[in-house]
Amino acid sequence: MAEKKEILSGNEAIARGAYESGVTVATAYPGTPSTEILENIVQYNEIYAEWAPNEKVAFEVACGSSLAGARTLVAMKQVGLNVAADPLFTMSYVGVNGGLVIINADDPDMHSSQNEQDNRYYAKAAKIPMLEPSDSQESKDFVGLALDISEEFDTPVLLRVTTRISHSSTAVSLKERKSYSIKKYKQNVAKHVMIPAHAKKRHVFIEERTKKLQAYSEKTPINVIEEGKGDTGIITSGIAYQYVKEVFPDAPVLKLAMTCPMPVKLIEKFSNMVKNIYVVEELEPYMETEIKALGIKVTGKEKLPITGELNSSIVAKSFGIDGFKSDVTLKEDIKIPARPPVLCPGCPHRGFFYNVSRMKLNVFGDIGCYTLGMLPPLNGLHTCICMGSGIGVAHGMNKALGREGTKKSLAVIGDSTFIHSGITGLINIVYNKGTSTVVILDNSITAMTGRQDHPATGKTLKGETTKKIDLFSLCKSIGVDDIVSVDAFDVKAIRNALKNALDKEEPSVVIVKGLCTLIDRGKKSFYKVSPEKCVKCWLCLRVGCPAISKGENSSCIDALLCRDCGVCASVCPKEAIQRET
Ligand SMILES: Cc1ncc(C[n+]2csc(CCOP(=O)(O)OP(=O)(O)O)c2C)c(N)n1
Repeated sequence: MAEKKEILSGNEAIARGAYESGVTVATAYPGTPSTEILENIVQYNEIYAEWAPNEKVAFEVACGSSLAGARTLVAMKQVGLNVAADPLFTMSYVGVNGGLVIINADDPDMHSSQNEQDNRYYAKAAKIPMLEPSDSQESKDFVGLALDISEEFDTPVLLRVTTRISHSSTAVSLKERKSYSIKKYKQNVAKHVMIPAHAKKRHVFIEERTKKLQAYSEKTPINVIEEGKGDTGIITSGIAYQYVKEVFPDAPVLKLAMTCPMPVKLIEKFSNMVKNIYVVEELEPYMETEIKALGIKVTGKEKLPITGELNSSIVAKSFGIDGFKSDVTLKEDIKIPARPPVLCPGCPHRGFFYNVSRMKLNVFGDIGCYTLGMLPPLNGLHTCICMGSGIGVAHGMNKALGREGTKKSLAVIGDSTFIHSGITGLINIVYNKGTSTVVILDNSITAMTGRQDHPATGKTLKGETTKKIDLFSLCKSIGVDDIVSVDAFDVKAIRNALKNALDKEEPSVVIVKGLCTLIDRGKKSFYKVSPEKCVKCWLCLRVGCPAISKGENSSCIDALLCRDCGVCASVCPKEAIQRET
């Protein structure tokens, strides 16, 4: 039978890898660039797949499934692993029953992240093996390999991809699913209950395991010397391998795909074959530092940038390769106008931010589409650190400056983020007698990452109906007495709710409710400006809707873009904006 091949993105290939290699349970919390892994896994009926409320819970579910004996996959973006780091470090001690692969997607260049951390260090710090694919074929194959290594060495395995691997597509040969029966679960307190007495023994086990993994790393065919011409050799891994092959097609290359533990002897062998060595890797000098520690002289970050993504032109320029011309058109080669992100037309977050800018409030924010409320003309968000942080920041300001000093301050958070890591912050406010106001922008979806469901939407990853967490009752149950729910498109009601909440000497919550504009809200009509009524005060432009623009004699609304939300009409002092009936 002819081999079956498909063009798959790295994320699609990882999903396929999970299918082929007998994964039974897959779990994740969405986060670019890893989100599509679970969205693709869900098509395979053989795999049970779910969204967890956050990465820590996802990881713990994966721990349970692995200990039960099932092959298991858990996926997250790079900052997600910070959230899951607590179980990660101890699961390294516990080990596995069924194979456990952790897919970690780093985001060099921060296409959609708040920092550029290099998570390869997590593998080293947690003392678990790490694989780094350089295309979609390897992304698929390495899922199975990671599960094999996991079971052979009794360890979770980190499969580290980056945005360019996750979102680029290459040809992949497909195989049938291999079936793995679920291993038997046996109680084993010494291995599964990490009290210090047990953990001390397991730490010794881990050190032994690392030595065995080290020996494996020396022999595995995925760490390979590709012989070539000349006396300059290159050590590389992941996507950087592709750039190296483009810039130095004939050079000897040591391609590393298992980068924790590093294959020391293989590196020494390679260093004896060439005179000069370049290390080409994105972000931190992870491999470079390890290689230099072996006493081998290499050139890396002295030449290559430590920030952002690499590409073949950057690699060529860094090493002084004259006249290199990439086959790939790079974004810096095409002069396209910048298109900064904006809140969509009809976004339910707009009415809140319009009020914030009019009321001149300090807003301690969070991560989601609403982070875009910081942009002009709204300028309505003033801190953003990590998911859930806005609530803690508001409380910290409240305790530092007192009630008087924070009377015009509040925290804002989205519904998915509130479930992810906002609830505990709110409990803290109640417990420690804070007086902060928390605004939950409830658009009934995780919009930022592409509209995933979560525990307050009433739908599972598989699209099945499930119990829906009621945010109002939840806030009440943790001791917030002052809660109101307002319509996201009622600008006046939002203003009144904010004023009332900020006047209170107790914790308060305002839930601003309105479906995301990308969910079908049943657009029925659109708004139109009457030029004869428009006095050109341009107040409607201050709502920052992409559908409204400044015309010569009046503002104008693009009927195609208008999502029938009416926020512009409600800010117009002359009733010049009317709904088309
Ligand atoms: C720890 C962590 N996990 C995942 C993400 C990716 N991410 C960014 S915002 C967000 C949630 C946004 O949903 P919501 O809070 O409902 O706001 P919306 O975008 O719908 O306005 C996610 C999952 C992240 N930045 N950090």
